[in-house]
Amino acid sequence: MTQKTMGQLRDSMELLHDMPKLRKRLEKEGYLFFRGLLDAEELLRIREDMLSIADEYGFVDRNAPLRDGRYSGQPFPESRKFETSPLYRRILELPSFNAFGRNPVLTLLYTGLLDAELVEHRRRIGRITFPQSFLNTTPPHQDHFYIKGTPDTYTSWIAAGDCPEEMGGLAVMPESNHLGFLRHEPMSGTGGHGIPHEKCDELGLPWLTADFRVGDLLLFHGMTLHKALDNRTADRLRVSLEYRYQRRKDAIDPSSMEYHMKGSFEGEGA
Ligand SMILES: O=C(O)CCC(=O)C(=O)O
Repeated sequence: MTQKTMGQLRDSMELLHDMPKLRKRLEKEGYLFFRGLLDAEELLRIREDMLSIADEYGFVDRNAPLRDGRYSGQPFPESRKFETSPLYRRILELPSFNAFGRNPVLTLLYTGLLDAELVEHRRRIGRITFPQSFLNTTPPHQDHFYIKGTPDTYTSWIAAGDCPEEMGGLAVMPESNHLGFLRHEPMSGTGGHGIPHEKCDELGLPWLTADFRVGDLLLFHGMTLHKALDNRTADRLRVSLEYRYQRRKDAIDPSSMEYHMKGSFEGEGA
């Protein structure tokens, strides 16, 4: 397990009417957190759509309501990663999941924050994280490592359903956006790259998280260090969404305009 005591994310809801102050806080701290900003009903519909697909693949306990997202205990095939599974490929095609990236609240907020015409990346992510699967917990990283293009890309991380700390959630390191681009190393387990926890400790900055509730929005800059926390529950699936935005005039990597993991699914050419 990877987590120590965490600080709490600062809620910026009281600054929603004051764009210059919000921009200043984002530039200084590298993240903004808004408690209850987004449409909870719409997010719960996306959650149910995602869990219905997971249910078709046998991962949901049918003795509980679908919306509870209880894990059936069926192991995820060891040979397969969630991000290249047919289940994930199906989630990436869900109309409700894709449409949420263009909803008016996110669009208006980012247009104000970036003070420019926007591009919302097609590379959206709808993630289901299995309980107790700690080797798959997303390690600390800066999104710029994966997203490339302009570092001024912003990620929205959204829990689709309540996500108390023991279910995982996300933690950010405030002000790490001023540290420059850090060296990412291959990490065991996830198959991805990241920054080892000991190296993050040496940076001398805290980690902040929250007991996320459906409707909360956490957004952060492409250079802000962040990581997932372990899903320590016995049987709850963590369901989360990621949408990314940047200024239209800035550099963009072509992969941002394709669906995530394009070319990596069975039967797909690279
Ligand atoms: O939810 C996760 O496990 C990772 C999310 C993440 O790294 C991101 O939003 O960039």
